[in-house]
Amino acid sequence: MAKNIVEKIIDRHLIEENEHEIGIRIDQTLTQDATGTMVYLELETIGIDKVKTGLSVSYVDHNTLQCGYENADDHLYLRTIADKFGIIYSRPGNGICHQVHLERFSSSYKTLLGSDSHTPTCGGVGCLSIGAGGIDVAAAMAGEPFYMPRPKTMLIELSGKLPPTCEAKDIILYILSKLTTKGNVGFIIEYGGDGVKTLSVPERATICNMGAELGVTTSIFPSDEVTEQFFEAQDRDKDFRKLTADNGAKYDKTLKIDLGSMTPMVAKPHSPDNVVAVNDVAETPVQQICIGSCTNSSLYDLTVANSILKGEKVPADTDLVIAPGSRQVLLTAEKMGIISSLVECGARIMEPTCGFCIGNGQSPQTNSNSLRTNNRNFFGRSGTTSAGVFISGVRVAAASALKGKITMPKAIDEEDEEISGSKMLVGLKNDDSMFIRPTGKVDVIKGPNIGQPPKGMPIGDVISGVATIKVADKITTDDIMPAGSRLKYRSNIAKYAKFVFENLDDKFHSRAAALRDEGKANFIIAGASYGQGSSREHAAICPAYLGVKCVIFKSIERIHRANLINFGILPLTFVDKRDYEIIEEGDELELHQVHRDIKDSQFILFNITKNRKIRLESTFSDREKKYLYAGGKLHAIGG
Ligand code: MIC
Ligand code: SF4
Repeated sequence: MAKNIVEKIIDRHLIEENEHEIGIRIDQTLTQDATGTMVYLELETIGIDKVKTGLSVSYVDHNTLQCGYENADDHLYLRTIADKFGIIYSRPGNGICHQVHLERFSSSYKTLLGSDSHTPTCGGVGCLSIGAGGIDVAAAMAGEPFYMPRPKTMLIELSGKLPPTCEAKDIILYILSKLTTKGNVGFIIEYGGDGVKTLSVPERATICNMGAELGVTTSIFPSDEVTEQFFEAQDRDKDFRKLTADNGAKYDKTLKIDLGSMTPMVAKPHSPDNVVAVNDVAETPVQQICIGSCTNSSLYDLTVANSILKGEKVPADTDLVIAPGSRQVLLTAEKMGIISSLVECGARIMEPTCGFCIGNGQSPQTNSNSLRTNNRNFFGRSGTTSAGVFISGVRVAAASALKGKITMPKAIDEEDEEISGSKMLVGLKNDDSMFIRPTGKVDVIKGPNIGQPPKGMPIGDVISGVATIKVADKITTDDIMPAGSRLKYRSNIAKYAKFVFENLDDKFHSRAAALRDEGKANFIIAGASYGQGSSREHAAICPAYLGVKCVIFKSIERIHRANLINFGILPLTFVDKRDYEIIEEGDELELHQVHRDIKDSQFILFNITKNRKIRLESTFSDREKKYLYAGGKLHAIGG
C-alpha cells in the first residue's frame, strides 16, 4: 500500500495501538532549561539509572540572564543530573535548542520528543519531531512509548518558487491566515510538491517550527537532495536517509499553495494568525525590531538581514536587536564579517538564546509597537502588556528597522554569492566544544530554589467547588502561566504558582489558594482553543497545586490537555457550547459519580448557584484513566 512520510515513520516506530491511541518508540529527546529542571526532577522520581533513548540532549537557552542565583543554580543542576543519566548537556551560549538540534543532532526517519512546543523544527530534515509536556519526555527517556491519537495527515502541496521579496516565514504566515490557530488538533502536516526543492533546510525548519502555532501535532518535509547537502555541510552525512511519500499516498486533507503568488506578510497583535499583507499595515510606526528566535535565526536569516542593513544606520528612535540562533551561526557570521557589519549599522547583538521571544529581556516601551521575527505575539508575552507585537520574516523586519515603520522589503538577489552560500551553509564554522558529554562521575547539585515535583491527589468521586475564573477563547499558556521575569521560578512550584493567570486576573492565585484551603475544588471555565502555545507543564502543575480539579472548555489544545491529565486535572468539554454562557465566575459547581462518568465519557455538571444541569463530555484512553485515578502520571508510572 502506498504510504505517506508520516505513516512510514510511525510504522517503523509503532509499539502499540488501541482504539484511542498509538504508542511510538522515541529515538531522541531534547529538553530546555525552563521545562528541563522539572523533567529531570520527575526522572529522578521515576528512578532510572540511565536514559534508554539513543540520544538525549539537555539545552540551556531560555533562562540565561541570571538576575539572582536561581538560573545559575538550575544550570548547575541540569549539568550534573545530565551527567548522572547519560545525557549530553548543551551549555548556555551554545544556542537555542531547536536550532542547535537541527544543526548537530537531527536525523531523517527518526522520532524526536522535546519538552518544548517548537520541537517540530527538526521536521525540516524529515524527522518526526513532537513537542510534549515534560513528564511525557521524562517517560520517553525512561523507555516508555509516546502516546497520541493516530494522527490525521494534511498534505500541503507547494508548487513554483517564492518571489525575491518573500521568504519561508511568509509561507507559514499565509498558512496561519488560512488554517488559523484553532481547529487543527490531531493533524500532522506533510509538505510535498515541486516547490519543496526550492526551499533550503533552515527555511523548511522555519515552516515546521510555526506548525506549533497552528496547533498541529507536528509538520514534516521529505528528506531529499537538499537535505543531503545540509547534512554534508554539517559534516554529518551518516544522519541522512532519503524519505519521500510513495506515489498515490493518501491524506485526510490537502491544501495547495503556489509559492509564486506569495506576498510579504505580517501577523498583527495579539495572535500569530492575525495575518495581513505588509501593504495593509505599511507605515505603522515600530519602535523596536527584534531578529532571531528558533524561527528565524539561521545563518541565511542573518545574511539576508545584513544584505538589507549593511552600510545603513538604524534611526535614533528605533531599537534593533539581533540574536543569532546558535554558536555555529554566530561564529560563522562573525568569520564572514556579518556581525561587525550589523553592529556598525546600530544593531544590538544578543547572545544566542530565546531572550526577547520569551519576554526574558528586551521588553518594549509602554504603548509602543515591536516587530519581531519570532513565532508568538501573545498578549503580554513580551513583558509589556501595553505594547503591540507584530510578527514578520527577516526581510520585512530589516527593511522596517531602517525606517522605523513597517516597510515592504525590496527584492533580494538570491544569486548573490554570500546569500546563496549562506543558504547552502558554505564555510560553516563547526565547534562542538560547548557540548558536555556524560561521564557518570559527577555529583548532582541542587540549589535552594529547586523543589520537588508536587504530589498529585487521586481524582475524587465527587468534585465540589467554585468556578474560580471564567476566561474567553484562545487562552494561551502564557496567559495561564506567564514566563518572562517569572521564568526563574520554574523549579519552585509554590513560588511560581503565585503568578497563575497573573496578567488576566492577579487575584486568582489568592482566591484559588483560599478555596483549596477550605477543602473546595477550583474549576476553570474556558472558551475555544484553551491552552494554545507552549508545552509548559507548569500551566497544569501550578493550577493543580492551587487546587484546580477540573477545566471545562469549548475546545482544548493537544499538549495542554495531556498536561492536565498528567497532573490529575479533569479536562471536560461542553456538549452544547452555548452552555458556556450559563456559568459565571463564583458559581458553585458540582460533579457527582465522577469515576463512573470517566468510564462512560459523559458527565453532568450541577450549577448549584443557577440551579441548572449542564452536559459535559470527554473520552479518556485506559492509560489516561489510570493517570487520573492515580493522581497523575508520576504516580501511575511508579514515581
Ligand atoms: C515558548 O516558546 O513559549 C517556550 C518557552 O519555548 C515554551 C516552553 C516553556 O514554556 O518553557 C514552549 O514553546 O513549549
Ligand atoms: Fe525559545 Fe522562543 Fe523558540 Fe520558545 S519559541 S524555544 S522561547 S526561541
